[in-house]
Amino acid sequence: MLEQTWRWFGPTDPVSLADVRQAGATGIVTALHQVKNGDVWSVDDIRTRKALIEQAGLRWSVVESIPVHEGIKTRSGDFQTYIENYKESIVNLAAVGIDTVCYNFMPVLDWTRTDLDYLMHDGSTGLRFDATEFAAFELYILERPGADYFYSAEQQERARARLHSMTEQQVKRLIRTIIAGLPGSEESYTVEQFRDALATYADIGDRELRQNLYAFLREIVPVAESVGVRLAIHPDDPPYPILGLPRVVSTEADARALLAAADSPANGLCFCTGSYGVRPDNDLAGMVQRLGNRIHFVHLRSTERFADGSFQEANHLEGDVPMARVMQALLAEQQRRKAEGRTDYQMPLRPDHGHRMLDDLTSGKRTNPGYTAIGRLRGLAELRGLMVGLSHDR
Ligand code: DNO
Repeated sequence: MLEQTWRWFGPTDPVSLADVRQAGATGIVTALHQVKNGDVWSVDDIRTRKALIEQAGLRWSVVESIPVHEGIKTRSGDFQTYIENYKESIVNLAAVGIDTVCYNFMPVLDWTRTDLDYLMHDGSTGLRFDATEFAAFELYILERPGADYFYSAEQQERARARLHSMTEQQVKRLIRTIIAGLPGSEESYTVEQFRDALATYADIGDRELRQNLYAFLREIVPVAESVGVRLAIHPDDPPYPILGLPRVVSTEADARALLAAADSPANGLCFCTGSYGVRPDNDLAGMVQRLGNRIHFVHLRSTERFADGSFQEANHLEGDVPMARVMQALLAEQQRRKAEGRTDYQMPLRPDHGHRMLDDLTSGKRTNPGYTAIGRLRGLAELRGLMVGLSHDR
């Protein structure tokens, strides 16, 4: 059985550590969100957070994430200092016994959605990326130069019509949803700041971003390896270029190139089925079979894809992700690790996101988009059932 973990945003998270225990998770996935992006995570701060988690009878299994400063992604300004700080944070985590670190390399924006409260067929609400609304934002609100080359005349027309049908309040909400920062993404912008941030990538295309990522890996992977830390890169969400920005962790080929760029067991993947699964050309179960030995962390979530490029988050065992086949492949990988005598056979997984439902929907309680208690409780329960049912060692 894979280790069942739960993302917790720290002491201000409306879902407490005591709640997590009742959900049946044993591991916590968290970050020092209070530390400024680019600064070193001190041993003291890490130790204090770890003690808090352990007092609640849980273990700090994974760091998600140490954010990668924009300076490192663009390889400009003080990037060398930020890389040194990153190494120091890794060493400090290892000193306190934390050995798995998730991160991502998406330019400017972390994960992106257009609607955080989309009404699902069963009355719960969930997260959605609507291609037409996103085009409306990019073309007519942001007015990104060159954006019209990316959309057909028909898509532009649809986007214009959608924008006209929206109230002022809906437009404001759309802007906020896209650029004001979703939970865990450590950056947020105003429209002006956002335009400036995009401009910093004017000369950075696919090739340059890859080079910057691989250069970063060649610096941090040897450090991670020397202190026994496993790095796990989270894929792009959505897994294709948006806003004219390059995206380099979207496909199996991307993942392979990245693993080859620093060939060490410390250089691994966070396998996020919800992100990779938005592309029909990503064979999820096959990716686990082929790249499994370098998967250090697992996010399980499903999405439903639509013909126009939109997608929404489905219940964990529904939608387009073949969850049972993925789980089977993960369990087989775990068996392989045990047979090989590898110590990292726990393969922490977390139910990624969940719908807003029941009391989380009706009680007026504050919830973090995607990170409700009850939706994730349902997700974890379903995934656990699937795992027990398919498991060899139950
Ligand atoms: C969304 C998440 C992402 C992810 C980071 C990893 O819910 O999966 O925010 O945590 O991209 O660095």
